[in-house]
Amino acid sequence: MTTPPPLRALMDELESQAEADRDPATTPDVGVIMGSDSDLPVMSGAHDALVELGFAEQTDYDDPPDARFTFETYVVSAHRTPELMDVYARTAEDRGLEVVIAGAGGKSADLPNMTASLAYPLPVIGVPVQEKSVDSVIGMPTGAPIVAVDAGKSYNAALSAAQILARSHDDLRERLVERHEDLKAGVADDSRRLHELGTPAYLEEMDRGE
Ligand code: AIR
Repeated sequence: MTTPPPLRALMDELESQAEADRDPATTPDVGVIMGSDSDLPVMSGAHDALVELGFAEQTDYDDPPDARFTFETYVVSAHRTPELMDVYARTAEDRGLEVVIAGAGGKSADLPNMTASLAYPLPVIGVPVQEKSVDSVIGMPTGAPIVAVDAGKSYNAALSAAQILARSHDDLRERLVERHEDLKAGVADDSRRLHELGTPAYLEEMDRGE
C-alpha cells in the first residue's frame, strides 16, 4: 500500500524536526495527540489547562512562541494512520517533547497505549475520550507502562504533564501551586455562599448561570 503525499509530508516533517537539533527552549515541551478531530471537543480541555498555566501552542517550528513552555497538537490515528503514529512516537523525544498526552475514543482506543510503547521511556498520559474507551487505554501488560486519567479528563492530563515538567522547572511548579490555591479558595467561596444563601436561593443562582 502506498503512502498518500499529505501523510508522507507530515511524517517527513516530523523526521526532519527530529534531526534538526534545535535549541530545546524553542521546541514544544508537551505533545497533544488524538485519534480523530472528532475528539477535539473533549481533548481541548488539555489546551485550556496548558494555556491557563502559561503554555503557548506552537504551530510553526520555525517561528516558536515567546512563552517558555509550549505544546503542539496533532490528529494521529492508531488504526487509520499507524505509520504516522509510529513516526510521531519514535521522533517525540528527539523533537524535544518531555511528555505526550494522547486521547482516543471508541472501544479500540489504542493510540495512547501504542504511543506509550513506541515512545518509551518518554511518559505518555492517556485520555479515554469516552467511558467505553477506558479499558483499552489503561489495559497494558506488565512492563509496558502508561499513565492515564478518567474518561474525558484531558484537563487533568495537562495538569499531570505540567507536574512532570515542574520537577525540573521551579517557575512552573510555582504556577501549579498558585493554581491549586485558587482552586481551594474557589471551594471556600462556594461553601460560604451556599451556607449564607441557603439551598433554594443557591440553586436559583446556579440555574441563572451565575
Ligand atoms: N479512533 C481513530 N482512529 C483509531 C481510533 N480508535 C477513534 C477516535 C475517535 C473514534 O475513533 O479517537 O474517538 C471515532 O473517530 P471518528 O473519526 O470516526 O469520529
